Amino acid sequence: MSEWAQKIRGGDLRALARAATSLENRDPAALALLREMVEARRTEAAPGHALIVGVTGPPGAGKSTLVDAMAAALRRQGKTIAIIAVDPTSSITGGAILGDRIRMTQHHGDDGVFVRSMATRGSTGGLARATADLVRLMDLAGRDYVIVETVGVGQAEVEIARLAQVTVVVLVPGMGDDVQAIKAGIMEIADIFAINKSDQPGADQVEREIQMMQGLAHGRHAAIVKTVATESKGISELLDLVARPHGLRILASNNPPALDHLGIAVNSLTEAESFYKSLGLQVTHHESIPTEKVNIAMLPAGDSRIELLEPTAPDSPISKFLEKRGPGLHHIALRVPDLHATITRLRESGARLLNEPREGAGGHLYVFIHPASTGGVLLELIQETSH
Ligand SMILES: Nc1nc2c(ncn2[C@@H]2O[C@H](COP(=O)(O)OP(=O)(O)OP(=O)(O)O)[C@@H](O)[C@H]2O)c(=O)[nH]1
Ligand SMILES: [Mg+2]
Repeated sequence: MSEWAQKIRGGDLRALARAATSLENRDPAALALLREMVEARRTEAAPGHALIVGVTGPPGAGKSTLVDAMAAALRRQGKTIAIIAVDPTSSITGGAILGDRIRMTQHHGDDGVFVRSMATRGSTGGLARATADLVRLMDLAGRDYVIVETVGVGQAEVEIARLAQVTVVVLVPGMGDDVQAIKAGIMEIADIFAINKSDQPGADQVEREIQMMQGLAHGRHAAIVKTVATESKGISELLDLVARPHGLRILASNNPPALDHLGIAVNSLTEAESFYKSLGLQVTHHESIPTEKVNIAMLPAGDSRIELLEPTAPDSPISKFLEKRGPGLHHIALRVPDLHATITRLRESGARLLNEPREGAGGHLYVFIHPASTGGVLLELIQETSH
């Protein structure tokens, strides 16, 4: 690997800054560097990839202040961040404005926060491409979060939002008809609405308008959170929403919980499978889960599934279950429309959660509830997603 790439991966901020500038200028050396780093990662067991967060909304909504507050909170969690501020309008307003657009003064001198602003490159397509490369560079440099701020809500933002795994649309009280005016672009790209400047009157009104718009629209609903960026209010709630499994979209939240699967502990997958197959069921997939020391087989049955669980080691939770209770029903799993809200309610009612929500195979989020709280059976709750 080239020295340049090594320096960047080693956290050298000056090398990273030089690469960012060269990439913006479409310097062939920088494009080659990017290719080299992409290639290097392909041949490695790569560590975590960055979570790419888009933050967009009308001028002056408080996006930069919000991003700043998010970065500060993430720093306290020990995360590293790259902030890319993109201004598709700056060819008109002039580059000087761009400097004002980001005021990340509190992170000055902190290597954990890398800030870069980008002006338009003549065309929206060019800007989107350069932004995409910059995002990739930050990811390859090992940043935990890459936050892309874009001003306005137009075609350029929609394109840039596609880069992001999670898009936050920032609105403010008193927008009135403006919410209506920009709703078309927003509805598709928002995963989360942040109603910023909620210290000012009219935040509830904006929330109602968003809910009304969402009520009219089909498909998934974005989450809504109220923030006061200048006072760091609502930031941890916003970050919780941002950190939900990305790529998985939260569905409209009026569906009642549905039975996802029944988990059955068995001594032998092969034997149990052959019984269920004789009933006409089919195994759609096998999986080995090393952390749980278990092999599973999934058999769809109508809208739901049977999950057969076989232990792979004596200290597997399934081995312990078999010893204590013998083969049989181990757990039931329900899909819920809003896992976080459900968990909050359960905690308030004193239910015993066995783990913090975590990501399972396939990226779905789940939590287990102790049988003592459910009337006798271990219960798994799974975040419902649209795909
Ligand atoms: N009252 C109040 N003011 C805020 C809040 N958040 C930001 N502001 C102020 O709103 C103004 C604009 O904030 P910015 O963060 O620059 O907004 P922006 O959306 O990044 O602006 P552009 O990048 O120019 O589109 C600043 O004066 C902020 O101090 C908030 O929650 N409440
Ligand atoms: Mg800004």
